[in-house]
Amino acid sequence: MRIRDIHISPVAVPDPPLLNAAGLHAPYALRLIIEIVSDDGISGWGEIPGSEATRAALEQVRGHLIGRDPWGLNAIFAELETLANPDDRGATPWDQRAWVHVQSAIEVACYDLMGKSVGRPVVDLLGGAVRERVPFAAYLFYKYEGAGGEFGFGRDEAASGWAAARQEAALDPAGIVAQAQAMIERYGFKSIKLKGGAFEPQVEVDSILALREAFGPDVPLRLDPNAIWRVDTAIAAGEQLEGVLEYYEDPVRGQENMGSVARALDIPLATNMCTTSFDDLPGSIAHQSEAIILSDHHFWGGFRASLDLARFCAVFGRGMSMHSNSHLGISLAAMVHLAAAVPNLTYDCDTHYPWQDGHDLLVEPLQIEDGAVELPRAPGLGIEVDRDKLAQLGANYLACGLTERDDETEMAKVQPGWTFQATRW
Ligand code: GKR
Ligand code: MG
Repeated sequence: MRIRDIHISPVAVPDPPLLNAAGLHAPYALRLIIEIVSDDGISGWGEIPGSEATRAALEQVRGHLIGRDPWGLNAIFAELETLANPDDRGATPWDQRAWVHVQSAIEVACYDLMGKSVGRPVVDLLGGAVRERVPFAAYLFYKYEGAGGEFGFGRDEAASGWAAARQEAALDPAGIVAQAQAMIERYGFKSIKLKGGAFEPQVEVDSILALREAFGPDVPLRLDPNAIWRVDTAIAAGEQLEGVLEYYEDPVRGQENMGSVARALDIPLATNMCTTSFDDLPGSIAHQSEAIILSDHHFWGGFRASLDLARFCAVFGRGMSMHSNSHLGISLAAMVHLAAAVPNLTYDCDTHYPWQDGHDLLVEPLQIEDGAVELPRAPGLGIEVDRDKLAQLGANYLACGLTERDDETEMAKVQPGWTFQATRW
């Protein structure tokens, strides 16, 4: 089997105005869809966060993939690595390196292709499933109802998401509890993550305490301020959350600071910001910066790299969980296959999928039921892409004019003069 063609499609999916440490989500979340077509006419699909920089990197490697055997990923990556410039993940909550995204897009599409060509699901190519259902957590956000300009939400009922924690109501923890109740009622989630870093730390601590009060000790809770707190702030907040949080995700920036917070508190720390690549692993050991690493096949360079990370976590006593960004069903399917294959991924995974509220490019979108997604068992990723929906999301991309995620600019539209600060409180 040889790779005959590669199609790279930027798409834009409606996204509510969610708040985070870097600002506000734009009315559309950007994704890149990659289709790798074999010489016998099979299509393999991959999906990664959208960005013109990543798209340019993918275009750059495209010519090197045509004519290659999709089963020969080691040789392909060895060659491409010499082309790719190592780059920095940046200070934002999301990772901005191009090469890991390119690797992930190619690998997921090739695994879909390989699985389809031999009639086996991707999970089997990863060594087989250790679970048939993958549990996910409710992912709560403070939200700006009605923001977003011309394409804004709050006007569009279908896309307005959940009993919204409005900006005003967000200061009242009851708004966050209502959002959690709405999500749990619809999807049956068994654990809850709150995206913090948007308001004064005490506001967010109070929201977590209100969630504990509302849901009791059997529903695990997580708080993620995306590294925007100082060490003293994180410790003061954490002291109120000992015995309450399942884990405390990236309260501070950098492995050294994370190590200081970890030593001061009796709460496991987790990260998708300070230990995000294999180069960071020696620092993770030296600083004992976290107890749990949030894997992400988009950021760690695909499935096999994520399995390597799982082995590291098992050997060095780290727990492993799974991070997400706004995404569509190809990414969700890939996350589910990976999560089903990792024995030591014992936490409910993150997903933004409910916030997309049904906007997807699959013929049959995957369902979250009773807090979990059933592992697709059809060959490859076990999904079918609807080309009309893909075209519609591609048209959104052209119409919306966004080319990179830029939460700071979006926030400045509703709070003029607002700027991102790497450490705010
Ligand atoms: O969607 O705003 C967001 C999140 O802040 C996302 O970008 C983060 O990467 O969910 C992520 C996290 O756990 O840090
Ligand atoms: Mg995080």
